[in-house]
Amino acid sequence: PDNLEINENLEEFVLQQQIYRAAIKEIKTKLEILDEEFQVKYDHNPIHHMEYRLKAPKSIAEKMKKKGLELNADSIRKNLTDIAGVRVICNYLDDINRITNLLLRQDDISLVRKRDYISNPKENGYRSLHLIVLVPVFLAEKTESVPVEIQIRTIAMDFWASLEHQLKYKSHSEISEALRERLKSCAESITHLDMEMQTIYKEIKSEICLFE
Ligand code: 0O2
Repeated sequence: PDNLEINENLEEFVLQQQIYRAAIKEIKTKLEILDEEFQVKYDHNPIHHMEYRLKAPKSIAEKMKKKGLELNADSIRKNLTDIAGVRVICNYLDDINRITNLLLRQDDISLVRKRDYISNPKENGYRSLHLIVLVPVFLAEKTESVPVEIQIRTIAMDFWASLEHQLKYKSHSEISEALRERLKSCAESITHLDMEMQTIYKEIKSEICLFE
């Protein structure tokens, strides 16, 4: 779709972007609070850092077209659950489940969908935990339940996903089978690294406990 079409159809939608920005803020704050609590109680930060994004109008239009859906504010709101996106990059593997469970336990959060690409990596080697949650946003006149896509992964998984994304984007043709296999093998090496770093962390922690 050209920019003119996107602008005309999305004008009303762009006005609603504030609600999605607010939903991102709500999730960000919840996660920061959990991370700080861990820091204070256990001297450990489960979260390395977070990234946030609102899906660009052009990507929204492309996704709606791909799904064969009409491009209007109402349909976008009903059919797209990844307009507000939060990426949580954790230090260790165990931190992923810790953060997920603590977030989903909160009364005002409801889980719409969970995709566990860590237990079941994608064919290309991609690993991450994807959640779609609904979070309430309190506005002047009403309360809106807003979907947010949360991707939770380790630093190592993030390193692989960022480079793989760039490579896919950069290559104009399909990546050859041989290169795909090499990328997948990098993902497997990263899985071993994650497990080894987790073990080292636990062993160091238990040594510290012995001496304290
Ligand atoms: P962007 O710009 O990152 O948002 P859906 O249509 O939403 O039901 P979808 O989109 O396949 O199904 O959902 P899924 O499987 O949860 O994955 C969505 C997002 O995960 C993608 O967003 C990527 O950010 C990330 N992702 C999924 N697979 C891969 C992969 O193989 N490599 C990398 N690097 N990232 C991946 P979008 O929509 O592509 O765009």
